Amino acid sequence: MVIGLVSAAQALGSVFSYECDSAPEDADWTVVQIVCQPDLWVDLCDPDLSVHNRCFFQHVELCEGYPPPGGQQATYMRTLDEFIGEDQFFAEWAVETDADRSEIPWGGGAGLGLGNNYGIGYTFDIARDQAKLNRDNSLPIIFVDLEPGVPHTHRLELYGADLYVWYVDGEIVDQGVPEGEFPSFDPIIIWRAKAAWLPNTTVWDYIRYGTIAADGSGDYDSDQDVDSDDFYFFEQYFFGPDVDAGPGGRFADFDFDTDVDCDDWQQFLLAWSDPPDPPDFPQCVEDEEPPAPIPAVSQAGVIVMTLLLGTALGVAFKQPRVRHRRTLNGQGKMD
Ligand SMILES: [Ca+2]
Ligand SMILES: [Ca+2]
Ligand SMILES: [Ca+2]
Ligand SMILES: [Ca+2]
Repeated sequence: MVIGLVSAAQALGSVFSYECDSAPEDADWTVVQIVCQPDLWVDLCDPDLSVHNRCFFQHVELCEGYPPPGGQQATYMRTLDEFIGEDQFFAEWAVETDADRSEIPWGGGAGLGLGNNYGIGYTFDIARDQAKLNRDNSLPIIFVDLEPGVPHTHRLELYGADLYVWYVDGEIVDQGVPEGEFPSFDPIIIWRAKAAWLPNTTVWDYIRYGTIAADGSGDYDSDQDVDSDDFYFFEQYFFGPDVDAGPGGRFADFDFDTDVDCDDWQQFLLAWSDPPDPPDFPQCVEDEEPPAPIPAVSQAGVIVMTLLLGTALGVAFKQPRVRHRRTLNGQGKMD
């Protein structure tokens, strides 16, 4: 399922989210190039996890009859036209690949780029243990080491002509002054997996982009409401007390203490604008009890029962859900 949170026709203030639970061409991506029939499929990201999260897999090898470095690849794109002029823009993607870093100079491994034909671009090449950012061949190329064997979350934030920031697993790894505003002038986002010399498999968990949500707003997709679409992301960034939820989770951190916890859930409930009711969120059920009204005699027994039940549920659900927090080099890893 694609979460097309708002229609593509809507202008600023929206997010496009591909959760990788269907093939890209079924999720509004344009197929740019499929070379030599690579294996492409959707499956559980990690069968060992209880979380039913799906990923898009790309397994690529060398092409029979074609000399390297021109192996299999599958490439997809979308226009970013609806975000032209957006001066608080982000793209975030979670991906794991086993590609050797020797593939990177040849365009192999996982790749994702944002750019236009007027010289502004952000091209990321990603291997098992290294990622590279090339903004322009005349500028320094940035390399970052990655912990192999786990997915990593990359996030690019663009603030007009003033600032770009590249995060890996919530930590800033590069930032500076852009060559110009982006998205601008026929902007696109494009991504792929490719085998230049060696076979490799890339696993995409999601690719999201759009307007950066206002901090503490609860409104992930910046469409001026707080509804089930926003809840989907609130839940993803809920890591509990004293865990920095990272730049993508700032929208859900109502009390600005970097975490997304049950205090923030209370504020999310107050911000909820989609009738009739917000979804259940068992992690915070203890905190959800409304102030007790003064009971009429005939209702007292019912209310006592409700409170007891609430307490029991609170105990039963108090354990936070198991989550894998993706971290750079595994530091601060939390299961
Ligand atoms: Ca996914
Ligand atoms: Ca919203
Ligand atoms: Ca807190
Ligand atoms: Ca917080």
